[in-house]
Amino acid sequence: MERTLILVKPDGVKRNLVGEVLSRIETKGYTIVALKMMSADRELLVRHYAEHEGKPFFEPLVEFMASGPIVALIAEGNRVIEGFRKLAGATDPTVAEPGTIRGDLARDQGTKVVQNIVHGSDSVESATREISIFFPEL
Ligand code: IDP
Ligand code: MG
Repeated sequence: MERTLILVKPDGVKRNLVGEVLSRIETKGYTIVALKMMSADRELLVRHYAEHEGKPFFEPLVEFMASGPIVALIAEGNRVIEGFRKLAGATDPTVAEPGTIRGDLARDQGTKVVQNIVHGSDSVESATREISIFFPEL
């Protein structure tokens, strides 16, 4: 059964949207198999976002993700990686389709990094890598 790493980012936690995000994952039919609230430190975030190192939004992204608590979870189900990316919507919340998490719940705040409520792994390889970063105990 396929698994993906999902994060509710600090903007989602601050805005009390954890329940809303979990509800969308569960009502879609995916199973939450692990879940924790945590603070991510810089070292962990640099590993998680290694593919973006050197991009102009990299430092603001790491700073933003370390700015408050996040919720990390593993969801499971057939094609959950693709399915959650569809639920999340486009990276840019201004153009993310209404009906998606980002399209319904986020907008451009004029910040250096796009604040868009959630992260979801983008491939089986990424999911395996990211799950081991956030859930080394599993
Ligand atoms: P994704 O989260 O939709 O997979 P990625 O390209 O992996 O998007 O980027 C990681 C995160 O970095 C995004 O979710 C967003 O918070 C931020 N980000 C991505 N591209 C930009 C950009 O062009 N400007 C500002 N922030 C960005
Ligand atoms: Mg990504």
